[in-house]
Amino acid sequence: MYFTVLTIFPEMFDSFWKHGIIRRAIEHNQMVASAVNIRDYAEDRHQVTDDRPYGGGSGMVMKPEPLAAAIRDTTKTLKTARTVLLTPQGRVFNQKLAWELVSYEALILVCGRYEGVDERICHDLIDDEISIGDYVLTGGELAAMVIIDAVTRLLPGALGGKDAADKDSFSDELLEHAHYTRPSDFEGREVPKVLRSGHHQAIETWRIESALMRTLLKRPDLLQKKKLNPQQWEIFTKWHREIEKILDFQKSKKKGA
Ligand code: 4FV
Repeated sequence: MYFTVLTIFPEMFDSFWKHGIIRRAIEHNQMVASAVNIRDYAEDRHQVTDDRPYGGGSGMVMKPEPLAAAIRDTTKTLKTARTVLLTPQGRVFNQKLAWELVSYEALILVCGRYEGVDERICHDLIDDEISIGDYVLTGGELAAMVIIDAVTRLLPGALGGKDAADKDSFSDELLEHAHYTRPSDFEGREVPKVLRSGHHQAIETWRIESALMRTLLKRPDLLQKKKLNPQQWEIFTKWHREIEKILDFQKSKKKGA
């Protein structure tokens, strides 16, 4: 997969390409990544890429000409690329969108700065607008890194284990189960026995219950929009029965009081 970032601060990515899963994916040719300086497409000798907003007001706007030239030059080599503008106006990024983006052969990620980019760029040269969240950044670069990171780990083999990403948080729209490693006793806190039992079926059930309970407690909204599979349904109805019994007992206690 090809990732090309268009930015006025390409050096921000120097370190990003050199660490962890991203570095390994580049070394294993699972991805080709580059950061291109939009300034290189500014024709004036000061390589200006921003100007004052029409209609007045504070801040500056990214000029259309250097951006258009940079996008056109990049799409000349990456003909099948999807050109994405990082902006608070965009679809909010999530794991589902990460799976959608990994299906493309190439992504061109356009990073705005200042108040944003000239709107005419969005009309003619941008295929998709994506936001990493409802807050305002100083630039799109961090958003581009977030997307490259989340998409790279979905590349086949990028996580080492062939299907590691299938077990992700949100892979089935639930939070992940709790994780433990050695020592089995840390400051008096024991690792759950079942995880040390070697009993794979029991471990699998424990992990499903852990994921369901964590999602119920931390992100119940996720359970409002997800269809439970039969095993998850069984676990929920078991909990529901337990809770009913407790409530009945509490009610009887109240009456008895
Ligand atoms: C942003 C976001 C974001 C807006 C103006 C850059 C800034 C500045 N990008 N998700 N949230 N971008 O805040 O993607 O140009």
